[in-house]
Amino acid sequence: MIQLTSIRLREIRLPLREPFRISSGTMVDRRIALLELTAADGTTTWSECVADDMPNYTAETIDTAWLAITRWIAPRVLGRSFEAPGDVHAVLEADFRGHLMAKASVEMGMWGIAATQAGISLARFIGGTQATIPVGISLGIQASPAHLVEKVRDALSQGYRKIKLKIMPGRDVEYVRAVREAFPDAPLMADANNAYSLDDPAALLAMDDMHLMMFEQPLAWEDIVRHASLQTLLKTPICLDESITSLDRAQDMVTLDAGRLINIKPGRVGGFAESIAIHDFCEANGVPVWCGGMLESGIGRAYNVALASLSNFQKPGDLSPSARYWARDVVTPEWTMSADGMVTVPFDVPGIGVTVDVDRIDNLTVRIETVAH
Ligand code: OSB
Ligand code: MG
Repeated sequence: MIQLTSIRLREIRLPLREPFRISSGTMVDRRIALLELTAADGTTTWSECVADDMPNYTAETIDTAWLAITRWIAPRVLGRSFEAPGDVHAVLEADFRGHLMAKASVEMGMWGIAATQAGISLARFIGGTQATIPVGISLGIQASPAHLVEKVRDALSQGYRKIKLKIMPGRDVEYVRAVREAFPDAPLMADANNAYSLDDPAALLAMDDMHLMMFEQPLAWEDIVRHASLQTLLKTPICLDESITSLDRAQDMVTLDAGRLINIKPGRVGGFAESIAIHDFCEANGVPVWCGGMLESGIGRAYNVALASLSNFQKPGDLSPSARYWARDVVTPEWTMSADGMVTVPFDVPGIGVTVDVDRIDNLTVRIETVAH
């Protein structure tokens, strides 16, 4: 039985070590909402909301999430007894549309509370089986193909198992070709964040012979049907990211052959229950999944790493070590990657697996609000 008595929200500002540019926007200083959840038995845990400053990945932002959490989510969960954390999702979906990142931040925190109460790691609590997970890096759009080649060289030397190149019209074919020519056998993929249209697939067709592992989300952020048409034109498998917001959308993707892989981000689909449902559905249908990232702090990363320990996370996840993003993370130990590109799941640490550095968070906090039952 889990019952939450309070949620304390904080906004922190965490500067990225370098700006991260994707087709839909550039991130420099992350504005991150962290939640500290307290249960009736005194158990506490932390969770993270992945919404950013601008609505250019999905429609949510940190400010809409703050409103949704304090005004609509907290009243539905505080003081209410849940048999299991898996029951929270249905309550939040019942009469309340959208705001999936906001919902996920609370829902995931409930999984964190439940694992802590059970005295086992979150990964064990959800039935994870993989003790180490291969890591991929996501490289933002660079000033020139030569710059990108150097970034890829550095990432490969660090041991990364998958290199994701962000692309957009005009920063695509020449960039990917330069990298492929420099590294003929590297595990490369490209992520367009919606930048292309079915009317003009020429650049995608030009990259179709470059032995990419997948094209991630080439078309519009809510589209499924056009991706199905596009997939018929391409040998390279399509991987959907933005378009998969629920199990239903994953089923639509498989029904229509609109993609052959899914990047699961728990924040995007409303939390762990829906992530696990998508994972299980994909596993039963022979569709590999991998864990995406949203430039999370070490708190959000803890949830992603736990989730990625499930058996059908079959491709390297966007689970880079803390030092790739931040001068200093908000957790100890910081997240690291082995020389052969693996992150270790903290299977034997109860709860989310890292200790939250509250002093550091206090220093970074610009806004705080507590909602209590
Ligand atoms: O499309 O996967 C994406 C970051 C912000 C918004 C969207 C995306 C990303 C990434 C970052 O690719 C992956 C990471 O966290 O390392
Ligand atoms: Mg993506």
